Amino acid sequence: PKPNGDPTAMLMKSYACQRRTPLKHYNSFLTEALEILSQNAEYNDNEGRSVAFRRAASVLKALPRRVRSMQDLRCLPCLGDHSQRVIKEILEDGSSREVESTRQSEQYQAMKALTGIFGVGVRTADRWFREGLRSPDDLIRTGQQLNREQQAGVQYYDDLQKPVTKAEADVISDIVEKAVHAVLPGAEIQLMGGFRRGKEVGHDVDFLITHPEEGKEEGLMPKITNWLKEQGLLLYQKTTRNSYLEKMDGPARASSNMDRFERCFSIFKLQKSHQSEASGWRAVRVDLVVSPYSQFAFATLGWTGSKLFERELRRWAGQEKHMSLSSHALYDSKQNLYLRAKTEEEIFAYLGLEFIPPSERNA
Ligand code: 8DG
Ligand code: MN
Ligand code: MN
Repeated sequence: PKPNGDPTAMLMKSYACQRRTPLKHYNSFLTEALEILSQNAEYNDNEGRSVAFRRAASVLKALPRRVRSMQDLRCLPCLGDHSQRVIKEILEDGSSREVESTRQSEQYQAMKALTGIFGVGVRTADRWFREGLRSPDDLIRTGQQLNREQQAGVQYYDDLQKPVTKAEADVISDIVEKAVHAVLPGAEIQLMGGFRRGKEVGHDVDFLITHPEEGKEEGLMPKITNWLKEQGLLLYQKTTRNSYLEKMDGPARASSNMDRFERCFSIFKLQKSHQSEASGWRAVRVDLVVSPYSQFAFATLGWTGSKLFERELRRWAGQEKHMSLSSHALYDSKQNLYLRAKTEEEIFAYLGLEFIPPSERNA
């Protein structure tokens, strides 16, 4: 049934994981504005408000046409009063005063610059902002205490600000494949994150690694990073061991956003293809994750994103299905058991959701 008998109106489901959200859509002029307010709320430690703006933006991304009047928003979920006010102003005046003043504000710009440093979160950036610091240069100038990660973040700041292209991601894929196969033949490597969703650029490149024989993947990461180091391909790396134990981390913590796989946050030294370029290489952020084969489908789903899509999947599982979803497992609280899955399709089916392919998870 179409709402209000309008043949052009569509039924918009309220969870992002129930909808298809393509990468390219018709309403960037609105979503970009709402996402600035979302980002600003995050900088101000207001998670509820941040998610509300992000959900509103996401609904507009799923629309099959450009919004031209407030009439077009009838029957749409997730659009709160505040979001509607902002949209109305943009439709009528071409821009929103709140969005523009946020965009220009010293706090927004400083927080963007500071959290843009690899290894710097909102809390640290906020502390620095209150101490009068505004940029990576200010950190160097005032001799701030930085951890190893942040030092690398400041050192390679300019390179890491530049978007990573799909072509660069493909070169890095070949390198990672070579490294992994050199230390563990038969291992499988999959490109994750934004590039798996079809993005043409990203802020990093994400990989998931597994081996069909469960157990073979244990302790794999240090072997990979050693190989890469020997080839002179790593500028920075920090490896964290796998700390997932089903008995302890299962149902209780499964809906937490951080997972417990063996992982490596790294910075690669990528040789540029054209030797004519001023410097012969650039720094690129790369995330490597190792998953046991039995958790691979969950890890794949969890590391494909988008972040809002992931968040909505977990909310759907908990609120609508009494299940608990993580990048490791799906736990059914009613039946008191873990649901095994070999593919993403099976996980969507357990959750009672239509399968959404990665290219339409750009919520
Ligand atoms: P981008 O890099 O192009 O900017 O976008 P992205 O690829 O979608 O974002 P990302 O920050 O690289 O995250 C990729 C996915 O990884 C995202 O859906 C969330 C997932 N993920 C986890 N655990 C963790 C974690 O601990 N840290 C981060 N950063 N991402 C995680 O499942
Ligand atoms: Mn990514
Ligand atoms: Mn990442």
